[in-house]
Amino acid sequence: MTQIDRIETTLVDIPTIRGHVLSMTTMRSQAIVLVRVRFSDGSVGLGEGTSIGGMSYGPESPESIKLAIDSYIAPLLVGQPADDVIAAITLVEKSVRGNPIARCAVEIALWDGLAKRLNTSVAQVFGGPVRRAMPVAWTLASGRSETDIAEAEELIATRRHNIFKLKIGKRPVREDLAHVEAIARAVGDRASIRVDVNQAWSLTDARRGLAGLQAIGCELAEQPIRIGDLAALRALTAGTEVAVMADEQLNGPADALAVAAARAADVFAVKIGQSGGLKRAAEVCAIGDAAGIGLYGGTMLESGLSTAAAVQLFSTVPHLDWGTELFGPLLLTDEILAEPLTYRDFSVLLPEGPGIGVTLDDSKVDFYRRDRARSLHA
Ligand code: MUC
Ligand code: MG
Repeated sequence: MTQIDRIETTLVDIPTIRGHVLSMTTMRSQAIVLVRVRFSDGSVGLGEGTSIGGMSYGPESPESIKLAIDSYIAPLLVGQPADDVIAAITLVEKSVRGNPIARCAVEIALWDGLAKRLNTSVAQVFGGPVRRAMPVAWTLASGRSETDIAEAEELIATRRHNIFKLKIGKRPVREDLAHVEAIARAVGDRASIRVDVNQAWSLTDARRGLAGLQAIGCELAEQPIRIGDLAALRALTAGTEVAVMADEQLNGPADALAVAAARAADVFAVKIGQSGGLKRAAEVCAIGDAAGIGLYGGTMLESGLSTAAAVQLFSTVPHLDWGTELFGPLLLTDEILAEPLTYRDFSVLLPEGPGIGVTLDDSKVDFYRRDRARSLHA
């Protein structure tokens, strides 16, 4: 019986193409935790976990993801049957609370390994794709309206994106609304506009903000207020025509059920990392779907590796009415995949090939790995 032999993690830092300005941080590079699971038959599964802006987005950081895997998850899984992925997930969940991104990074590698050994794709293991291309939003977050407009114009002209998510919440509501309006006016009917506040608004800010966004024609507002206050999120959802999306609020199926039961959101941003893996993300989708909540494939700004895993999963989700934002690799200055994912006609394509459908360019990984950069600068 094939077993899990070893689990290796590598921290890789890749610069972003520009400063990515969010309400709580400005990203200038992305830290990626790469996972390689080595199996006793010689097969290898690949996975990845990322957070955003250290610990400013949520409780996990790249360093904590690596530590959770090296010190807690790997010792549990070494020696376990390679093909029993659900059993592995259950075993890990019993002993590792929280840390959904770390758990997901390993789980991706387990699915990748299983699907490769079966010579099929992860999408097929999840029941097969219902779509092979899905819409991809782009985040405009340079911090300047004129720069964002120029960026949007180019992306529309090259048919790469026509859904734009604007990061707001750092500036006063009035200034943010002027920023959104300027971009919405510039793109007109050629693109749709959404915003992500990343929890920055108070309830009063959110009431004013959503009213202003509705007047501008913005279609969706993501995580307008801090997590935990479902009553407030519910009131906002009921009180505006702008669709309210839960993001940070959703850390797996139990949260999805709580939000759905409270009718506290119109849309779920489903992130494989935040959900605690592909299996749990599929369950979040099922709960949302059953409750009549719209679904959107979210990103933790992962490289092409985890993005491919997310594409595999979202290709199998029957209703994905709000599309995806699986643009992570496009925000980075370099590609660590041997063959990049294909983005065209405002969509990302499901990669062909076994497993998650992608392989690494090992020389790139070596170039960007943090321990190498450290030794070069020592
Ligand atoms: C978030 O909060 O959704 C996703 C896209 C982006 O630009 O930032 C992330 C995080
Ligand atoms: Mg968000």
